[in-house]
Amino acid sequence: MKKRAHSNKPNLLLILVDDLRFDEFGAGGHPYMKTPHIDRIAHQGVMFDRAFHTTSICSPNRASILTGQYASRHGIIDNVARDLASHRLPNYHLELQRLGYETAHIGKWHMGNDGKPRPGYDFWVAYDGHGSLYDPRLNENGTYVQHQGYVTDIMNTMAVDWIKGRRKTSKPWSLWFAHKAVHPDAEQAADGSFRMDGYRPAKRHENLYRGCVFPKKPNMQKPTEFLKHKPVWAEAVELRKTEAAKIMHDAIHSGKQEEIRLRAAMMAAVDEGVGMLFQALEETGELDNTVILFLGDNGYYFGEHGLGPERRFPYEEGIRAPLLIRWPKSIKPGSRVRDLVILQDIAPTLLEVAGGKPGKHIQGRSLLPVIRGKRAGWRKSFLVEYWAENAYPWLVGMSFRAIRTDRYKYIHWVNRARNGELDELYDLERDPYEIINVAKRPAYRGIREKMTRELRKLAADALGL
Ligand SMILES: [Ca+2]
Repeated sequence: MKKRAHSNKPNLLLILVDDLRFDEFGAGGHPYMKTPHIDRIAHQGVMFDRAFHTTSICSPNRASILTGQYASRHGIIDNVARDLASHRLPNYHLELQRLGYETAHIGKWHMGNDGKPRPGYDFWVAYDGHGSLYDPRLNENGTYVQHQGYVTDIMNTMAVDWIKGRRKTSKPWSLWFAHKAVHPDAEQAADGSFRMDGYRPAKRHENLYRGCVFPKKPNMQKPTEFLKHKPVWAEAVELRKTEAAKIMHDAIHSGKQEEIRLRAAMMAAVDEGVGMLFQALEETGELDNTVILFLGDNGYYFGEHGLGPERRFPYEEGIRAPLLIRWPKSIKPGSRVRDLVILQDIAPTLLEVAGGKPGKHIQGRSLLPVIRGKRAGWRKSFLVEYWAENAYPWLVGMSFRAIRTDRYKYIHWVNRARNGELDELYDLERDPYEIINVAKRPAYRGIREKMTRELRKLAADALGL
């Protein structure tokens, strides 16, 4: 295969799976899901054990990954249709174009319900809002085209075709490849309110994993148990008893083994696509000259702390992110990084790899030092922020700011109690499942005060003044 004539810059392939939990792939520890191609990225690259979302819902976090900024700064604070704002993000692809890259977006955009091309991309395929799992209507470089078939398969083929088409160009390229899986079919109105349909795997995978069991974890508790330590949830637990809430939960088999199984079955087509991408990169001779990233956009609950699709809350299942990077030129196969990483770190990492210098507006930090084992001066804490929105009526008012360090997590419920009496503090070393709230224990008073001070500082810094 002929080498590119005048560029040694690596290609950048980012694969984003909607709503994927940190443990929802084989190498991530899923008890029965088989994802050999995704696992290959982990085995031949680096797996981040402690990567996190700082606002764990679709639109804000996608904007954070693309800008390297906190939601406080980029302003996409919820899933309300902020279409215009999402046309004007300081997206790292704009900078990649200036650095000589050919750029593409293929798949879910979901910042607003407008699927039209955004600035920063030479090639664009997306859909309005959440799109559909079958027979999607795609916006292809500004024109809507009706397709037949399963969305993951259609997207896999489009991504492979685009990569193969780059043989003709001497430019390095960047592809943001965002799946609709494992999100169920759903509709989100412009005001952010939400209607849920169901999970739909590819027809050939519908019966995959029948009878498989995801083991019960200690923090999959009933309200009578978790409310003792998380009293802030009392009102939400009552409001969730409505018929409308039940219809939404039933549509996705929330909290049942069937939900976990259907998501695993949907991942089979995603994994096949990763295999197709590996093959395309091998065929074009670009595999080892391509940085491959694999990640999700928010966490999810399988019944932990009584939660299900309420992915925005800051317990570990909500904020931990799957994050893998394969780049043989700079990353030792099978590496593990345990430092605290946030998804805002991706934009500056990729800009540095591309030969650029991340601008001052970027709040994340390049991951290259920690990948190389240089841990001095790395962050010791990070902020998690959430603004209550309309998606789930029983959660309205549940805004919070939280801070996580190596050992502790402190959650401040902004509007639920004037003096922080409903706040939560977890000692993750002694209580990794976040069952025992120690916020009011005298032995932890000093820790709580320290975490409160640090949280104030991080929240102010996130504004980026
Ligand atoms: Ca999502």
